[in-house]
Amino acid sequence: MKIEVLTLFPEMFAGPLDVSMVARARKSGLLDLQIRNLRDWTHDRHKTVDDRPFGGGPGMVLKPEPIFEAVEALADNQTHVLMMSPAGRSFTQAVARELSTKQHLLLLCGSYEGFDERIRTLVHDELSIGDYVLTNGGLPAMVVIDTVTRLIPGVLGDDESAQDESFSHGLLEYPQYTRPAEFRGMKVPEILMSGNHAEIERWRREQARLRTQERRPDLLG
Ligand code: 4GY
Repeated sequence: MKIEVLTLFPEMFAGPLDVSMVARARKSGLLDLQIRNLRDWTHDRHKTVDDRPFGGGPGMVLKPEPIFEAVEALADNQTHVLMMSPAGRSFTQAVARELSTKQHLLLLCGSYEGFDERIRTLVHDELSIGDYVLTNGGLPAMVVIDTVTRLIPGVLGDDESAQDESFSHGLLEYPQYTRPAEFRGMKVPEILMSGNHAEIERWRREQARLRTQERRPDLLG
């Protein structure tokens, strides 16, 4: 899969995308990730990307010309163009699964007060990572890239993906333990040491259901 990001702050993307599973996916060639600087599609000496809003008001608006030129240069008819914005539809695991089937994603990151409205004509989907306002779309883009990357076939090892499949479907994760069997007086539940895999699975399902009921009843519908 190829993912391109169009941003005013390409420096932000070093770090999170150079470690762990995303780094592994890039090195193995399963993910081709390219960070593009929007200013590369300006033509004036000041590399202007924004301007004052018609009608007045605070802040600056991303002007259409550089974004149109960049998208026309970077996208073809296979490209799924995404805009990161609090006004988008909610980014969820289901959306990530859907995006992981695309061959080319282009993520537009805004800053300042937002995008000139005409930029939305370039976009297939507008996504929000949550109901809060960040300073720019870089962090949301990295959230999308990270989430989608682990769903690209071959990125997770067999063990990891099997675990992901099990019964976390729409539920919070069950409690996990590792050694030691007793730590500072806190014991690992006996059932997990029983070797009875059917009973362990039952217990885990029950725990996941209880925890979801307690913390996230909205997930149970
Ligand atoms: N929340 N989900 C988000 C965001 C920053 C001003 C438009 C979010 O996706 N993006 O807060 N983005 C704003 C900053 C311009 C983007």
